Amino acid sequence: MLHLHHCVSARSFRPLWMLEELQLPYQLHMLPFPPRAKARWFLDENPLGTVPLLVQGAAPNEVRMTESAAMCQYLAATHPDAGLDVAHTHPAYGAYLNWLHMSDATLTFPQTLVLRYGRFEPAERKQPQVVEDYSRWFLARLRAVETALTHGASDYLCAGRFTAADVAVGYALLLAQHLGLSAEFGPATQAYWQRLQQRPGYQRAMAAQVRAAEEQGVPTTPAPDTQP
Ligand SMILES: N[C@@H](CCC(=O)N[C@@H](CS)C(=O)NCC(=O)O)C(=O)O
Repeated sequence: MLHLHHCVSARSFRPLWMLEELQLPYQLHMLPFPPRAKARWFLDENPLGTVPLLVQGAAPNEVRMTESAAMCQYLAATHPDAGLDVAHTHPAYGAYLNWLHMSDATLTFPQTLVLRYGRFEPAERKQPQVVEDYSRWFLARLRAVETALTHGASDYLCAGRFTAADVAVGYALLLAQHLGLSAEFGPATQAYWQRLQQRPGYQRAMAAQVRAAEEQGVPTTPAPDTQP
């Protein structure tokens, strides 16, 4: 059984979306945001206090992961028949890994500065200049997505089909929407984002997190919209 620790629409949405695309059995453990302050017991599970945390199996073969893009890669690679992986022998393997890593290192990273200094910090520590600069940074980096979708022969980022890389990058688009940046997506990125949201796997993941939050008595407010 796979256990995913998750806050509504936080980066842990990446592995949740993967689990729904793959239609795997899993248990979803919902946490209030930020767990570091609102669910201190979670620090014993993940000393970073961050979500996601994915746990599979038991010691001595237990798998514990705390990086959302790596989880997308792991789940795709361990279920190759589902077609969300790109094999190391495939010509698009390098592009696939590049998108997976870019999704968090290049795209979500500047967004976290926008979140922190635009929303999460108290009024006296808010930094409008940081918000402005890193919003621009994010939108500039997103040009890689616009270019790939404009010049590529496919509706998806690599390998000519939907892969785990689309889940990982797609989450950065979801977070951008929460940050009010989606109106500035280029036309190809806009159309891609609409396509991703129409996927049954995406819609099941959205419904699953709300249902689980309600059942577990956790606020359904998306983490990026949380007010401190
Ligand atoms: N690089 C990690 C980052 C994980 C991360 O920072 N998660 C955020 C939610 S999007 C979090 O848990 N923040 C709470 C905190 O920093 O206390 C990943 O992609 O999984």
